Amino acid sequence: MTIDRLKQSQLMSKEISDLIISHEKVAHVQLQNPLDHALLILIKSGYTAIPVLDNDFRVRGQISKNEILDSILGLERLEIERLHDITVETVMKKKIPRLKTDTTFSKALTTSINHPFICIEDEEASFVGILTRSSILALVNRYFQQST
Ligand code: 4BW
Repeated sequence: MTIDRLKQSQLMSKEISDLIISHEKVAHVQLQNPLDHALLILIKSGYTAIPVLDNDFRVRGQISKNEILDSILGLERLEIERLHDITVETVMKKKIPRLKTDTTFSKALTTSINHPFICIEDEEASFVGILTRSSILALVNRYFQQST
C-alpha cells in the first residue's frame, strides 16, 4: 500500500469523537416547547435548524425555521398568533440520522452529504452533541492540504 493510500484509509477509519460539538454548546429545544419559543431560540442562535430533545435528554428530531413558518401559513397570511398553541413535537422532522461517538469518519462523511448536521448519541441513546458538515469539511481540507 502507498503512503497516500495508507493515510486515506487512516482518515476514513478514524472515529468521529474529536469532531463532535459538545451538547453544552448546541442550541436545542424540547418536545413540548411552543413554536414561539423554538422560533426565538432559532433566531437568537442564528441557526436554520436545531435538535429536539425529550426530558431524558434523548434526541427525538430536529426543527427548522422553515417548518415553523410553514405550519402557520394560512391562505393569505402567516397566522403568527397560532405560534403559542402549537408544540415543537407536532411540526418537527422525526426521521433524522443519528450516529454513535465511535462511528467512523467514512460513515459520517457519507451521511453529511444530505444532512448539514448529525446528532450524536452515546450507548444509552443520550444526546452527546452534533457533528456539523463544516467540521467534516475542515478535516477533509486539512487532509488534502497535507497531501499536496
Ligand atoms: O451562529 C453561527 N456561528 C458560526 N460560527 N457559524 C454559523 C452560525 N450560523 C451559521 N453558521 C455557518 C456555519 O458554517 O452557516 C452554516 C450553515 O448554518 P445552518 O446549519 O444552516 O444554521 C454553518 O455550517 P455548519 O457549521 O456546518 O453547521 C451546519 C448546521 O448545523 C447548521 C445548524 O443547523 C447546525 N448547527 C451548527 N452549530 C450548531 C447547530 N445547531 C445548534 N447549535 C449549534 N451550536
